[in-house]
Amino acid sequence: MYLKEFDKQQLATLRQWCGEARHVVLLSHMNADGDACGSLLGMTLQLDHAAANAISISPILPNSCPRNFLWLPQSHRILSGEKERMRCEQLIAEADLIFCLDINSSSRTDFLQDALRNAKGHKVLVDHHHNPAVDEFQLIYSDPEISSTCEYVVWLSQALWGDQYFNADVARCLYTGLRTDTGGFAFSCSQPSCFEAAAQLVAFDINPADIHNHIANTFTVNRMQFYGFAISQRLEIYPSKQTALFAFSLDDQRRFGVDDEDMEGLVNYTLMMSDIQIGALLREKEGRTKISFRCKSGDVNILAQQLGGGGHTKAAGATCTMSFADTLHSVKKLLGVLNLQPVAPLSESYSHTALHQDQDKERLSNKE
Ligand SMILES: [Mn+2]
Repeated sequence: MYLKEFDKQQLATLRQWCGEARHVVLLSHMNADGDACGSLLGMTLQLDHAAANAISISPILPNSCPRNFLWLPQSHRILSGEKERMRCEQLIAEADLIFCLDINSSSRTDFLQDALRNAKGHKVLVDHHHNPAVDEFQLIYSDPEISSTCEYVVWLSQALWGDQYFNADVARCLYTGLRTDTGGFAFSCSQPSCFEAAAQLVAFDINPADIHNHIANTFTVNRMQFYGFAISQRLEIYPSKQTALFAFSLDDQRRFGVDDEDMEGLVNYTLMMSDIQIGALLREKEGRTKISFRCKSGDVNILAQQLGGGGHTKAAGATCTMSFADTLHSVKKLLGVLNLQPVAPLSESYSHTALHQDQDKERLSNKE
C-alpha cells in the first residue's frame, strides 16, 4: 500500500488554515484540461466539508470549463475569469486561503496572475510540473514523479483528513484527471502509486467506462472531418528524423470551424506511428502561434523551453508571437527537419474516383 510521506507540521498548518478559512479560492490554469478541472472540483467538494467555517468556496479557471468536462460533478460552480474578471479578482484578493492546482507558477493563470501575486491569503500549491515558483506560495506540494495533480490530491487529502470527505463525486473528478493526464493509463504512470490511487477511486463505485465515454467519444462531425483533413493534408512526416508535425493556419481552422478544444489531443496522433519518436502541433492564433510537443523518448521540455515555454519531459508547449511562418521555421529548425522534404501528403484529388481509375488502368494493362 502506497503511502506518500508528508511533513506532519505542514499538514497540521494546512488543516488549521482549512478549518479557519472564511473565503477559499481554488485556481488552475488557462485552457484547463481534465487534471485541472478534476483536481479543482475534487478539492472543492472536499473543502465543502473540511473548510467548515468557510462562507465561500470558489473554484476559478482563467477561461471557462471546457465543454468536455462540463459533465463533472458541480462543474457549474466554476467561475470563468474571462467572463467575470472583476468578481474573480475580488474573490482572489479577499480569500484567506488559495489552492493553486496543476500549475507551477502564478503566470499559468494568465491575466489573473497579478491578482494572485498580490493576494494576501495563504497560498498552497498542489502540482506535478517541474520547477515550481517557490517564492510565490507558503506551502508547496509539488512532485514531478507523480502522474497527475489529481493523484496528488488523493494522497494529500488522505493525509489531511483520511477518507472522510471522499465520495463518488470526488472520486469521479479525481479519476478523470488521473485518466486524462496519463492518456488512459498509457504514459506518466510508471509509479505503482498511480494505479493504487485509481483503485481507491474506483472503489467508490464510479463507472470508468462511462467516464471514458464522456472524455473520449465526444467528436462532432466537423471535428471528425477536420481530423481527416489534418492527417491527409497537414501532417508532415520526416522518417529519417523520427519526427512528425501538424501545422494549422487560421484559415485551416476557420474552414472547419474548429477551436482549441477540437484540436486537443491531435498532437498525439504523430506518436501513433511506430517509427516516430517526436511530434509537434502548431496552431496559428490571432497574433501568436501555439506549439505543443510530445515524445516517446527524449525530452521535449527542453525544446519548449527554447521557445520560452515548458511543461513535462514527454509533453510540453510554448506560445510564440512571431509570424506563423517564422514560428514554423523555428520549430522545424529545433526539430532538425528544416531542409528536409517530408513524406508527400495525400493529394486532395486522391479520392475514391482516382482509386477506381487506377484500378481500371490496371485491369486494362492486365488484358494486354
Ligand atoms: Mn496535470
